[in-house]
Amino acid sequence: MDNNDQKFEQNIANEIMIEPRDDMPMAYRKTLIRQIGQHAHSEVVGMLPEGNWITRAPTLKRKAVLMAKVQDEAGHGLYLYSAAETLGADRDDMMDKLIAGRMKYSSIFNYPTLSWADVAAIGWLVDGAAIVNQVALCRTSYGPYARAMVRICKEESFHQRQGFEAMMVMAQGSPEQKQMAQDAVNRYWWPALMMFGPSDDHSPNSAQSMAWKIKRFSNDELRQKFVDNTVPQVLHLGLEVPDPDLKFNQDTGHYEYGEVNWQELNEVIAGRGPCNHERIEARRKAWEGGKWVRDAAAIYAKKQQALQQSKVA
Ligand code: FAQ
Repeated sequence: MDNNDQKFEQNIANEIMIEPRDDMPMAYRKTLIRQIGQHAHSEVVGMLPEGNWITRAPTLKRKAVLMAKVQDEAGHGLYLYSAAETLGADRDDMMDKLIAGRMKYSSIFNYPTLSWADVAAIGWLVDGAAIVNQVALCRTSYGPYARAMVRICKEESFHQRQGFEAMMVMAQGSPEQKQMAQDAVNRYWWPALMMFGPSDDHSPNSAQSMAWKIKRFSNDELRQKFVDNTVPQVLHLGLEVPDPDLKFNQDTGHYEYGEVNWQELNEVIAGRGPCNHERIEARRKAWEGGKWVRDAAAIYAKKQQALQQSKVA
């Protein structure tokens, strides 16, 4: 281990954040680019299932809230792409890899939003799961990622509350509305649990990421936290958790839940989920269609820079 590696290990041990100009092992940099890049892609692809309902939101208030939420997700993507860039990643390259299927994004966004209740379920359950994961990431060892997470978590909390409130209105509505709410929980419960990744004994990246304090909790620990937080909310709404094996264990103080369908998660991650093709196609169209805007912005920035330099000279 050379001096730089020693300093890095000491900083990790002493809870000193790693910053972009610090020396860091290549593997640490690579892991961060992988995770932050996937996270950024998830935020941006995550706009699609809900964006699909902006024109069909049931009231003006719901439409305004949904537009604000979807716009927030775009902002989260931008913070995260910027965080990945501080590690030397190139944004165009990340986009190309996403569109070519060589970079991942969260499995959850490959499920369709079949009814308005699914939009509420995404806000409540998906943002709820994202918060459990991201609150832990506010203490991740890489400074720019941790700081982006603090801001993102504040916005995700609003997203979660608005989703819960939309779900509550439906759960307290007509029998048909209550059924829509239950159907959405049935559709989104298990995919939300899958967001935390494979079980600990099948998670190849966890041990090293935990040692580097990129991850502070394992996939199963966070999944358990989400279940413990959320089951009482489902019950409060008068709805049911679609898991016949769910039970509260008095001794441990935790809910025990049934087996996640890991094969389904693997299929979705491998690109064979219900909407994978549609999502990537939408991103490809947006990326190609936006090229002229990026080109124009780059030319403008170059001209501004030249103007500044001529003023200094
Ligand atoms: N989907 O060894 P592990 C949001 C991959 S943001 C797809 O356990 P790791 C906000 C994993 O990448 C949601 N792929 O990996 C929002 C790895 O593949 P690789 C996104 C998955 O990294 C709300 C392989 O499987 N959040 O929702 C998934 O240690 C509403 C082996 O897995 C984040 O990205 C999955 N579910 O742990 C937006 C949080 N799970 O790269 C709009 C940051 C695993 O080796 C609307 N990321 N994989 O080829 C993390 O915390 C971690 O990366 C995990 C996975 C926990 C996702």
